Amino acid sequence: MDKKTPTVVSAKFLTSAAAINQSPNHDLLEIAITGRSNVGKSSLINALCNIKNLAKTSKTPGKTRLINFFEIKVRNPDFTFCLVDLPGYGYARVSKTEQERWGKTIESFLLKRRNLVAVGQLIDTRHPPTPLDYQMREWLVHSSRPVITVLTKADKVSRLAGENMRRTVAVELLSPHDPAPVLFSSVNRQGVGELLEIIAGFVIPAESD
Ligand SMILES: Nc1nc2c(ncn2[C@@H]2O[C@H](COP(=O)(O)OP(=O)(O)OP(=O)(O)O)[C@@H](O)[C@H]2O)c(=O)[nH]1
Ligand SMILES: [Mg+2]
Repeated sequence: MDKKTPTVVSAKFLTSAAAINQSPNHDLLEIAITGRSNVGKSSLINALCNIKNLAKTSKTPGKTRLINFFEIKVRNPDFTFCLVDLPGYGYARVSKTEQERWGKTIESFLLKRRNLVAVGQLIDTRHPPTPLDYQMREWLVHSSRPVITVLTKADKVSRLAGENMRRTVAVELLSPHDPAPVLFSSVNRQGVGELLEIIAGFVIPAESD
């Protein structure tokens, strides 16, 4: 009860990039957010920062088409990091050519970006992981990036269904060193503190190296 929970004290949009070579040249450690289109990536960034329109959200999938960088300052514990909003995968109404181009952009960012310390993979709590989620996970494992699994839209299911999905996903997707999946809701901010604590675990030890 006495333990102070981490809180975002300021957040700002830094820049957008259409390719990895347009990414900012800074020393901030980065956590990227990936997941299928419409899963709630941009909403998660807004909920985490408690700012309504920091990242643009939409009812229509395919809203985020660039890599967007946000600088985020946290208190308790105190640290600053960069959150990276990636375009969603698996959006059927985007042309094959464009999907392939996004895929390549995401792939090269995840593989080559030196500031990147972990990747949050978002999965909808209401549905089992899709083939594309499995494919992305395999790819993340292959790239040796630690993965933070976040189950989004947890407000849309019962507590029991949420816990069941948390267990299923842990068994199906997690590697031995990955943190336990976080049940998250952008509507009621469930999971915000838990996610910030996990992020602190990736950013702080590396920062003090
Ligand atoms: N009920 C509920 N709705 C959510 C939650 N998170 C996101 N949504 C809704 O889901 C839709 C998509 O959210 P976005 O945050 O734009 O999704 P995205 O993953 O960034 O989508 P792309 O940018 O297209 O890849 C919006 O209508 C949001 O209001 C949540 O936790 N609970
Ligand atoms: Mg988005």
